[in-house]
Amino acid sequence: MKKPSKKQMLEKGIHELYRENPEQADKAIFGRTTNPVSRRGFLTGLSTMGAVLGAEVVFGRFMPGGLIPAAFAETTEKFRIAGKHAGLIILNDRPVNAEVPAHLLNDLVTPADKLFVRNNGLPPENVDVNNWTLTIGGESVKTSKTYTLAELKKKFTHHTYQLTLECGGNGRVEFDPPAKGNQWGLGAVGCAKWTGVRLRDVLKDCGIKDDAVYIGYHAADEHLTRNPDKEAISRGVPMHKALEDESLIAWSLNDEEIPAMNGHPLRLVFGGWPASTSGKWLTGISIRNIVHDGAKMSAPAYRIPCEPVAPGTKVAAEDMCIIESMPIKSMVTFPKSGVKHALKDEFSANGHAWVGDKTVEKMHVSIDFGQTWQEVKISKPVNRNAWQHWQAKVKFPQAGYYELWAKATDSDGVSQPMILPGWNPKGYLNNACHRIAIQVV
Ligand SMILES: Nc1nc2c(c(=O)[nH]1)N[C@H]1C(S)=C(S)[C@@H](COP(=O)(O)O)O[C@H]1N2
Ligand SMILES: [Mo]
Repeated sequence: MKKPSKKQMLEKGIHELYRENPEQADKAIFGRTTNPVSRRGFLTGLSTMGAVLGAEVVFGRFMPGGLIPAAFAETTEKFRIAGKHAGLIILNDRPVNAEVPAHLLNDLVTPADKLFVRNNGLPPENVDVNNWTLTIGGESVKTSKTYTLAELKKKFTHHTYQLTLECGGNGRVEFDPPAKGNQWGLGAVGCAKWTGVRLRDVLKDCGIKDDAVYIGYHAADEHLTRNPDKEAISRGVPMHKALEDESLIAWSLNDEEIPAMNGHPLRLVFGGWPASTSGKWLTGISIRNIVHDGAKMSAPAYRIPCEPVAPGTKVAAEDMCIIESMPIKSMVTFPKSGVKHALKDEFSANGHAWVGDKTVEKMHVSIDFGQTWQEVKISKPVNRNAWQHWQAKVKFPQAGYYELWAKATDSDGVSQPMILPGWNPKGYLNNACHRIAIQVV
């Protein structure tokens, strides 16, 4: 087998690396060969590992070369991200990516420990909140300014909104032919309460030139290769989205500090748009006179074919369009799939529904594989770009195996497809109906 390059190794997960070549993996991750220990690289590796495990690796210096930490080696489920619920499903450890099983997303407001994690690079360590700054620049800013966190909090009015964040790749696992990338199931979505200042207020304080078309963010996380000239990700939104009331520069999630993995101490939040636009560990914003051209802005990243294509089609870069407002979607968060239910009892189910910049108008459920649909109650959103909640009461005709299917319809009358929607090369925007299994006895 050909030895992977250091760069290739750094861009893979720990399991894959150790499977392929444990010695090389050890070198890449811990910066050491078996002996002697390369002190500096080794210690950086260990502190990263500690942050991910949620505990210091106390006797780390004695750990033999070529060994994968048992917390990772046994089963990915056992490794736990600091501050996150033990039930999260870890999809990758480098970068850290974790989703939330549907039944753990039942809260109306997603708690911090149940908000998914999607990292493209290596999060900053030893964040110094007191010296954290945000610089507004770019071709289309009138006066470039730098604010400390304290200045942001003092100078601008605070706003709080509940905002739905969903990764553009949520649901990717179902696409066929499969798409590369994190194989997200359903749980790369959440709707927490965010507090901060309006992006608009800060941009206006600097002045926006007439030729402004886009904003792009810059952040403190490092590229997987640790190459300082490369950004892990630097995306953005067009001016009209940047200037909306609900577009925030936030420092707080559910009235607490933002968890380390979700962007502490400062991040952008654009509800209803691919969460990749919501830059974490925010240090800069460029007001651009072109569509922002930062890392992961160009095709195929976060783009879909401008016109639908047959599954498996190769699509040229110029025929790929940037994903903006997210499509209509819903999920069943109670009960958990596989539930046993007594025929004589009333069956209750509930969940959430959401749709980018629109609202959810109607919600339906089916227990006969979509032959008939029953309309159920759906709440109004607490604010724009917040998910809504539905509740269903269902009667089953007899004992047996059933599936509950849930389908939302938006304010334009668009509803979710029952099976996979348009195939696209990177597996984005799967908004097929969610279904759970029920055994009625
Ligand atoms: N700086 C930075 N911001 C980022 C990312 C990242 O890797 N680095 N990932 C993006 C992507 S692809 C998603 S889906 C969301 C995930 O936000 P969360 O991890 O807080 O759930 O953050 C976005 N913002
Ligand atoms: Mo994402």
